[in-house]
Amino acid sequence: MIVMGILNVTPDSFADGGRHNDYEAAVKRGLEMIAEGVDIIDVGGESTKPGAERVPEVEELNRVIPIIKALAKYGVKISIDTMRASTAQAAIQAGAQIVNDVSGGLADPEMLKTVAALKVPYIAMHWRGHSKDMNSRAVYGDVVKEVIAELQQRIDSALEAGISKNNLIIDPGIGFAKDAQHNWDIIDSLDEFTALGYPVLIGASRKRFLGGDNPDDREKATIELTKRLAGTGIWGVRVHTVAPHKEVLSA
Ligand code: PMM
Repeated sequence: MIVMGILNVTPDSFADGGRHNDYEAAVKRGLEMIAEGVDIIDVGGESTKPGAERVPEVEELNRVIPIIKALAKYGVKISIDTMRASTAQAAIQAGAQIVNDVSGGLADPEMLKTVAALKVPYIAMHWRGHSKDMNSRAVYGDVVKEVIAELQQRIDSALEAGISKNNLIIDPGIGFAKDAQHNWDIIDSLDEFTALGYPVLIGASRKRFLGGDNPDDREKATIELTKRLAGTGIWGVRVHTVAPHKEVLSA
């Protein structure tokens, strides 16, 4: 199972917000993750925490491009966490190799064809709308069935736009328009997600449903969860700390 290390370059991201929002600190954290054996560094410049407002494109680019350029020199695999086709394209040109789109192509009508033309791997996450009001969309009859059906639509759109089957990775979007029980129901049914035939990524790190008031307190629960996920056949975890997850996975 691969470990994707989170490098949020935002002043307001909920779990590490404000700590890596300058260039030096972000590059230093990236180098630490490389030393810890990270498989992919996920660089993002726009917070998606519940309630977050959009960040203008120019600000997003200013945050992520210099860091991608600096870290790409070390040969590490980098994904760009963005909902914008233009940012995805600039990031790939700067040295990123994967596009991670929490909206699964819904936020920007240019995204899927842009990724298809770039011929790079694409992570399509389940999403029901922007963070500003996503909690109000956490309404399901059968969460697993509905998330799978909505993800299947994203898969179909991606394939239709010309993204190759081999370049698609799916993610149920833990915490995105989902309450705590929805998240656990999905985690308990991951075999239904892997049965879709694509690598599955899970981003649960330090999210609210893990309990505790402070995101750092959720670290222990995140590591326990990685231990549990290791037996499910998923492809990877997106996490804030790298070494503890690598350790759990090699045990
Ligand atoms: N979660 C966040 C941001 N990007 N990308 C994917 N593929 N999956 C996720 O679950 C996901 C993501 C929000 O968490 P953060 O603010 O800690 O980065």
